[in-house]
Amino acid sequence: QEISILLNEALSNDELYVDYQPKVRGDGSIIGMEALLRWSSPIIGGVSPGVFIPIAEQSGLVLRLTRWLVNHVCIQIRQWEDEGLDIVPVAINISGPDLDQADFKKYLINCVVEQNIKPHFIELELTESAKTQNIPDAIATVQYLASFGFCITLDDFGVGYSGLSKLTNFPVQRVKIDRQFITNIQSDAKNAQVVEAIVAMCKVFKIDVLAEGVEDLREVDCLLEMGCKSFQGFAFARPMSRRSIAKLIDKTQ
Ligand code: G
Ligand code: G
Ligand code: NA
Ligand code: MN
Repeated sequence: QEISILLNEALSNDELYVDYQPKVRGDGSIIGMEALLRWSSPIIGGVSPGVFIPIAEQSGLVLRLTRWLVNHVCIQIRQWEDEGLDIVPVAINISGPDLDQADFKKYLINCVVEQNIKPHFIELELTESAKTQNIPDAIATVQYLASFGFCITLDDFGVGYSGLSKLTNFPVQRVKIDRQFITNIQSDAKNAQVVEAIVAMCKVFKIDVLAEGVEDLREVDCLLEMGCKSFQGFAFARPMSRRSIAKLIDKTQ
């Protein structure tokens, strides 16, 4: 509750910032990045989004956090384009309650139009188990956003079983296999089977599949053998500042 009050103030007091984690191919070349919200409170110090996002989802504050992030990322992409950098899609995590808002799509579209950004440079990561109030409405919203040109990704794939989890409902371009299945994949036969099944399913639907939480290059070898070609995780790069990630997409370097 105290966190909720402090977080509310954080929005107006400039305490939020964004780190970016690369998404890569097996050779380390960058294909995208995920924007990750960070909160540095002058009173309680750094707080992990793993702690404050669930609280914000309960209090409804997440709606304002997501909008802050969408606007912030669009401004950032415009700045990078103006600096001549090679833009890759930037992923934003969308919460269930965001999709329940009737004017969410309008807000998103206004932001990309205002900054003159191609919508395919914004990737929307939807958690497979996202708790939305009205699943058919949420699916309609996502379909509309996909038709406008946003990239749609299902995050934490393999752990959810809500209505959002049906790939056939959705114009999904990418699935992120949840990190719990990636850990020790080279020695855990059950995890390996789950990942092989997800990769096979994505092949049928012609969906790009990315393994998240890859911490070890042995996991990468194993995943490549299974046909998974995209990765995100500490084995390649940790979340980093906007300045550090800008160096990675600077074609002059
Ligand atoms: O960066 P870190 O591992 O601490 O993030 C923890 C969790 O918080 C992750 O599941 C991540 O997806 C989530 N997260 C990070 N930034 C955002 C955000 O802006 N919005 C939402 N909804 N979740 C986020
Ligand atoms: O899917 P989600 O949005 O939860 O994933 C993003 C979060 O995962 C980020 O906050 C990031 O800090 C965390 N993360 C990224 N790579 C790794 C990794 O290799 N191992 C672990 N444990 N966490 C990671
Ligand atoms: Na995510
Ligand atoms: Mn995830």
